Amino acid sequence: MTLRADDAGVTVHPREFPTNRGGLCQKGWTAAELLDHPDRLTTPLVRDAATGELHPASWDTALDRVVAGIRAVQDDAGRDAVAVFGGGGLTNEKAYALGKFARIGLRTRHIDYNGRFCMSSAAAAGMRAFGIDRGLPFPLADLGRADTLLLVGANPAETMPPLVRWLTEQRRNGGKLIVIDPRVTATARQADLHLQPLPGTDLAVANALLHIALTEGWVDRDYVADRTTGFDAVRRGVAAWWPARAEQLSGVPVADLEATARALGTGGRVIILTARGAEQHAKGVDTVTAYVNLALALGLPGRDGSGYGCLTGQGNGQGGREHGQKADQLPGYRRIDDPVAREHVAGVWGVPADELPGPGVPAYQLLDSLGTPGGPRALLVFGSNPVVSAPRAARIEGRLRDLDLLVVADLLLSETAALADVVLPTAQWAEEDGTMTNLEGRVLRRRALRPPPPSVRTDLAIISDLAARLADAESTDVDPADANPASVRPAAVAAARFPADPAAVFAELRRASAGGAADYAGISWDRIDADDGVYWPCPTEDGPDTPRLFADRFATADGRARFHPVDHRPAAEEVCATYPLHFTTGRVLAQYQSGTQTRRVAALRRAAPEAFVELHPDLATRLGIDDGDPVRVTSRRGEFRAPARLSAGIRPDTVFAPFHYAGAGRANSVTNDAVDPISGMPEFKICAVRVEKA
Ligand SMILES: Nc1nc2c(c(=O)[nH]1)N[C@H]1C(S)=C(S)[C@@H](COP(=O)(O)OP(=O)(O)OC[C@H]3O[C@@H](n4cnc5c(=O)[nH]c(N)nc54)[C@H](O)[C@@H]3O)O[C@H]1N2
Ligand SMILES: Nc1nc2c(c(=O)[nH]1)N[C@H]1C(S)=C(S)[C@@H](COP(=O)(O)OP(=O)(O)OC[C@H]3O[C@@H](n4cnc5c(=O)[nH]c(N)nc54)[C@H](O)[C@@H]3O)O[C@H]1N2
Ligand SMILES: [Mo]
Repeated sequence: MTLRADDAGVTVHPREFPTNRGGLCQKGWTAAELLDHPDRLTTPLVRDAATGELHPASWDTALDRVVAGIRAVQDDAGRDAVAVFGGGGLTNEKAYALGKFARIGLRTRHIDYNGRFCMSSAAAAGMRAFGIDRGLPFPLADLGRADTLLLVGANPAETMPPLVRWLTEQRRNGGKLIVIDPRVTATARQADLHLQPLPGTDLAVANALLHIALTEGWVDRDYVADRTTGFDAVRRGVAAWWPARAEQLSGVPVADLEATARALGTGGRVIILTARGAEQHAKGVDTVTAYVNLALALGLPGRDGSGYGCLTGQGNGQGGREHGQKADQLPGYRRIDDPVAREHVAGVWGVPADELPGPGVPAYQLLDSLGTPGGPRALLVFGSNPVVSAPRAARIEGRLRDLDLLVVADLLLSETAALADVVLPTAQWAEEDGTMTNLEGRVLRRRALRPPPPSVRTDLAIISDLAARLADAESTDVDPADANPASVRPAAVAAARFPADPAAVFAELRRASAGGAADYAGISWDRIDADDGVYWPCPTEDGPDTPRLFADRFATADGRARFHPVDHRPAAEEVCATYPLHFTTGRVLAQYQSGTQTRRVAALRRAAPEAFVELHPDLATRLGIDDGDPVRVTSRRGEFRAPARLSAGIRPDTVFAPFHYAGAGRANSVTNDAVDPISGMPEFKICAVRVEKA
């Protein structure tokens, strides 16, 4: 998109760009409305101990309170008693600065981010199969050329409208679209074939598809022999997944499984994509792995116009997972427990490697430990609203209330910010420069169009200010008057180490990422402008970038992709007499995430004003519920209420609700906090509930 500042303020105009071809979704069109929204935070807020209320305060007062709180907690309980929670909407520069601030500003191991709720299962599966995690290892435009495109648990018609034109183009070219979703979504309606499985059975479906491909002789034996390892164990495992068994479990007819396998196995250019429907499960990594196994057996990854990919979610969902806001990660997609990586990054940061903390814990585990014995007692949040978006949200809300210090940087008073001791107002997208990396691994510019309002600071400025004040607070034993006048104050050193200028941060990020998997060393802002974005890895300024991965080798030590045998297992919580229905969650077109922003835009509020519970008319009749009736959805963890929306497009054994709403309509009051053992991804997409008329 392009932004224009004119007399009327900032307006959003779509721009012809290779990724979206000038298309923009409704939330993009309306985003400028928040820049001057009356709810926008324009001054820091500090909670008054006497009244318990948030009051406007100066930046000095607010930052002093934050620093004093951090010092008190760390003096008493150690450095790890302070934690940081980031977001996949932050620019690369901010994600990088936040990770660095946690490790060498606060010197805590506890940092993680909302991408753990979003990208982590596909990322882990990609890492273990391909040795690298880039959402799409090929340009998005390849979708338009695919003969067969399989979408597993993805609803891009509502969640990624600019992508829909590639689907349209694909079908115009005679391609076949197959969608796997328990609901007839706007995307499924466009499909040639829609498989409607029970939530949580995608793994079994994938194993059955591979079973059929083996039986029919569609497996690419040369590719398997030349480019992969580990197929035998997978072959033995899927032998037990004959189609009738998968039908019994998932409800997908054998004929549809066979038609799908045929389209994939004989299709020419074939692309398999997963999204949150398949991934947000306590077996999300294994489920994605099952689709990767299928793709590898058919010889797709690295073949022109074919492959496996994951539809990355948030604005900077890809870049946000590369630069160190993940608990186990250093910039450039390096591992924090890798001694070579530690040396390199510590060198760029100017600290000894042994001063870097070790890995922390994944997001849900971190949130669930807040304020508990041995857990962090202070939390700094940048770019997330876990009171609405975390699973089992009432419990997490309680944990946040138990903290000694909660600091939230946001542009609006989100439900999480409303619980904070200190709220710091931040700039919005149109008010700061930076870069984002899209689902293709393509690094893009985001340009400042106007300065932030006078008493609003950018996240980078906040991090810089906090680092300087913390450094000063640490050296209080030295009276500045006694210090050698020629020596530099610790605050100045810290401020220089944490520049607020995004260009300076990006220059450092390039050096820190050099030699890592996500290598940005050769990417300059000028080159991004000149080339309409640059695909990582891009190690040198005059060398090529990498629109396509895997053409010759995978990013593993021996260059081969790895098969991993995976088997179906039940959801963490199964239905029973008390909670007889499957509950799943997701998104609607007009709302974004926890809704902090979109619930405040008039046109979006009109389009999707409140939560709803989608259920099949037959189920509704059985429960005595009419369309529009208020219903209560109850699980072992809590309940929420919303009007019923009857739809013949959902399985009669499954109910659905969007998670964008707070208060009584908060779907996450009932979701399960079981997590994937490898990725830490919560099971947002299935739990057991009871539904009644309220
Ligand atoms: N309008 C809008 N767009 C968004 C966002 C938003 O909040 N609003 N958020 C962005 C972000 S961060 C993300 S991560 C993406 C997410 O993008 P998507 O993954 O497309 O979104 P979801 O609606 O979470 O899930 C997709 C589908 O999974 C289905 N599903 C549920 N359970 C299962 C299951 O067990 N198996 C299968 N196969 N399908 C299942 C749901 O019915 C739903 O239609 O969207 C991005 N775009
Ligand atoms: N039941 C259920 N729950 C889910 C999901 C689901 O499918 N079902 N999906 C999960 C997924 S995929 C995701 S990504 C999460 C998302 O959920 P959250 O992590 O809560 O993400 P957002 O709602 O985008 O929250 C972003 C917050 O940061 C603020 N913000 C925006 N930009 C900036 C910035 O630049 N700086 C700062 N400091 N603040 C900013 C916004 O105003 C908002 O309050 O929800 C997860 N929760
Ligand atoms: Mo997400």
